[in-house]
Amino acid sequence: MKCLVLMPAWEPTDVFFESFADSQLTYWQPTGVMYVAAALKRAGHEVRFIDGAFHSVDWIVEQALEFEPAFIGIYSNMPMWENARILLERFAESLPKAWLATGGPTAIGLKERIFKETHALHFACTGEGDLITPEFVNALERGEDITRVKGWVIRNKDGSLTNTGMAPLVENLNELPYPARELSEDLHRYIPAPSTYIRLPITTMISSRGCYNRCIYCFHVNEKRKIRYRSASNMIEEIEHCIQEYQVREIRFFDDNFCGDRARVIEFCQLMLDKKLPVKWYCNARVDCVDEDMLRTMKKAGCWCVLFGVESGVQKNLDTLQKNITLDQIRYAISSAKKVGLKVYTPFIFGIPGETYEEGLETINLAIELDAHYVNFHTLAPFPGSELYERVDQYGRIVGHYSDYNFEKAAFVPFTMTREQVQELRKLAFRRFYARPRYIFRRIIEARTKEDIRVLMTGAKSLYHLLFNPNAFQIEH
Ligand code: B12
Ligand code: SF4
Repeated sequence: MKCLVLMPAWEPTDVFFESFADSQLTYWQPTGVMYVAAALKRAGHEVRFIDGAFHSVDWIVEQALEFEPAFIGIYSNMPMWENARILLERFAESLPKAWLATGGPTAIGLKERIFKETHALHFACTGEGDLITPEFVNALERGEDITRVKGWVIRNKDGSLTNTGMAPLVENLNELPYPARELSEDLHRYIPAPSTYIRLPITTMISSRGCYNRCIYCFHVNEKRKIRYRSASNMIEEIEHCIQEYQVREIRFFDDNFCGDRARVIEFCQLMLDKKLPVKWYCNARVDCVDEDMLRTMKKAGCWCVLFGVESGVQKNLDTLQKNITLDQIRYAISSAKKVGLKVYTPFIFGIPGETYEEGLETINLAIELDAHYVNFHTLAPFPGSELYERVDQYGRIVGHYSDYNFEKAAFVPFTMTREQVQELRKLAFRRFYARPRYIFRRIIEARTKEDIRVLMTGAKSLYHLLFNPNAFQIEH
């Protein structure tokens, strides 16, 4: 069957100009949806993949008219849903015979509720799509009973909905085909935000799925949340493939927690060193599963930066989030990473249930004390499917629409603060952290490469905006 798989644009304007790549908006190759494209291809379907980040809706519809797919599958996370919905409705008008489906966090979080959002949708995939999308499309093609394929919500002819049950997990990640990079835009078009990479071309990889923790705000692709790891050798094979086929020079691992299995990390690093693979890499890790030796080995094997989700400088608020980490673990992980020469990125969150404005100030103090190379200050987002969303009355209130469910718009407001106070903390935090003469001086003397200079210039522009634009961080009501 002809299948069109799509990533919608990230902005309501529907087109991302290349100059945007120089802004804080980020371009990364979208891994999850490319896994789905690869699975459909392996099952023998004719697949096209379009990344809406680079094209207008009109262009995408024209391409679809020319290709005439029988099945169109669109990725969506919450803030992107509006763009996905527009695409679905345009396809319903112009290709009335095509089956229209969506997958990704919006479908997984909302399940049946997503069908209230648009008349155009036929099917929603409610879990990992690698196994169940080909199975579903095969059944559609052969006119078989699609309700026996688990992990889907189906709109029946009479408008009623059938939920086929919980999607099975992919137990063995090593058996999956690599994401269908060969169907993607030219890799050189993907230019992430400054300071999130050091070399191009860069691609994304997922080496494990799931997380052993249960933070109340975290949305999970699989409800069972079982953690599964790819083997070190399987990861190396994909890296070698990326070097050979796409001349990749850097990998961004987007695992929830790359370091969950210490032995695997060490084996992976050893293989990277033995094979002398010429790529740099960056990963996410929980602070409770790293140690200095492990970080040193990672650094030797090409890792240049680690993201540690610190979230708050107040233990009570870390506990409310059910983060299961301590301030001591945070201090140890970050100082160890810095000691072995890794760069460190620490995101923080404001607007935690029960958090007061004064406690927000303590978080800013911790950010300054830790003094990571890069920080970000987010607002807590209420993603459907998370404990925070499903029991929001216990924690605070939701304001704004789905497009506000991101890390900037304070769509969740705790009982203990106003929305304006949450935003005020963000503004103050950015200003206090980045305007420190010590920080600026260190960044200038540490600048070595052309890319470092580019990051510095963009940072200077952002700092100017932060300090002198009175509308910075203002939320549109
Ligand atoms: C990588 C990543 C990014 C990258 C994007 C890179 C890229 N282009 O892929 C960056 C850093 C840029 C990013 C940005 C943001 N992200 Co993000 N990101 C992730 C992360 C860490 C990994 C994604 C991934 O690859 N997962 C692994 C794959 C296997 O899962 P998957 O992508 O969901 O795909 C599977 C299924 O969903 C399904 N599927 C997916 N697409 C389709 C399509 C069809 C047709 C079908 C049938 C099935 C299907 O099958 C796939 C394979 O099994 C996830 C966390 C996570 N663990 O998923 C958050 C996550 C997706 N991000 C999230 C958010 C909120 C954001 C931001 C809004 C943050 C912000 N700045 O405010 C922005 C989005 C910007 C925007 N306007 O859209 C949330 C989404 C929550 C939600 N319910 O919507 C997540 C879940 C993090 C979290 N736990 O809170 N993100
Ligand atoms: S540690 Fe990270 S990935 Fe795991 S549940 Fe918490 S926020 Fe989600």
